[in-house]
Amino acid sequence: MYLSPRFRAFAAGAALLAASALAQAQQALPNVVILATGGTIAGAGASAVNSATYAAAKVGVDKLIAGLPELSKIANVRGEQVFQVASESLTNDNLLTLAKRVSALSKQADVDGIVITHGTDTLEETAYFLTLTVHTSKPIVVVGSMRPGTALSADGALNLYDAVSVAGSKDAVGKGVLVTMNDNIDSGRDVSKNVNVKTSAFSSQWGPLGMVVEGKNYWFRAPVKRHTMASEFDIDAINALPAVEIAMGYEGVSSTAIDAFSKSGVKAIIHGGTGNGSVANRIVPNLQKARTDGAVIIRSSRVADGFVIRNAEQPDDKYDWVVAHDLRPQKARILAMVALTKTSDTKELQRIFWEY
Ligand code: DAS
Repeated sequence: MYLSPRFRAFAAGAALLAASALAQAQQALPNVVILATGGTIAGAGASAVNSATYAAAKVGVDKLIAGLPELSKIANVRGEQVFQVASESLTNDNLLTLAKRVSALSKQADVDGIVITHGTDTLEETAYFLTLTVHTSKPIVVVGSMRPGTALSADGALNLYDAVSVAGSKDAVGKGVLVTMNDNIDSGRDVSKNVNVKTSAFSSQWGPLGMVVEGKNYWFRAPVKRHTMASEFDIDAINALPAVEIAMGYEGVSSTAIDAFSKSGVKAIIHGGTGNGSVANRIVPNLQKARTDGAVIIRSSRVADGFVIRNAEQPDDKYDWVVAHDLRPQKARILAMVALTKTSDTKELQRIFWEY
């Protein structure tokens, strides 16, 4: 078909204008980096009905991004594959590596927000560790899924979309490390996995900070505990984490675990006690010996909600023990490891457990 030179010039000009408008629109979008670590959100099952039987940590970050073209409308996204593991297998060294990468990226002017895709089993521990140690006010969002992307009604795609949307949001700045699962925006400090088979697995006893619906954030509260920029701990100054172990309390509990932990030279033992952090009277001497041998004793509780009250179930002042406040054993362990990089003074440690 013949096209006049005038029309061809017009068409070329229009194409240039469109390309420039598109480029400007892309430039206006936030730059979000996705750090992938594995988990179910990167999982794959044999069939669509396998919502619980599947292999975690199989799908690479570039494939996750390519599988969600809607992301390109809300952010300029790029991915890095930091690990490809199920999160129950992550180590302290993995935690340090990940947090240092988050810290480095957060300092880059061309990064507006960071998303970490992560297995759900220990997501709450990683989210808390980042809360305590990464000095940035930029949104950091940790996200996982309870079903693999191959399953019917998979939750990973929307969770990831929400995570990128929140990570690119100006109103998420300064709110600490966040977790977006099942439409909620939770605090990385408060949230835990409370159901091991549902997409509504994650919640906090203090409630979510807000919700994200169709790319819009609805905030209802803000964190009150110290985090990120207000933290006295800095991942850039932490290169190793001390050994801290957890000994659970239960009917018939023996001192075997406590004695073994103490003998191994741990820097702290988290006691996940019954009720309000109760300790069976027969193992108090063993905890006292562990204390004398140099381990800090921190009383948490196996009961999901509530908080441990100092000098209530046990004479903490007399025993020189620390109480974990509302932190469950696994979260108390994260804070204890970070705090012990700075101090082993029990009065200082108790302050830290009140403030973080
Ligand atoms: N094994 C679990 C994990 O990697 C799978 C998941 O739920 O993400 O944490």
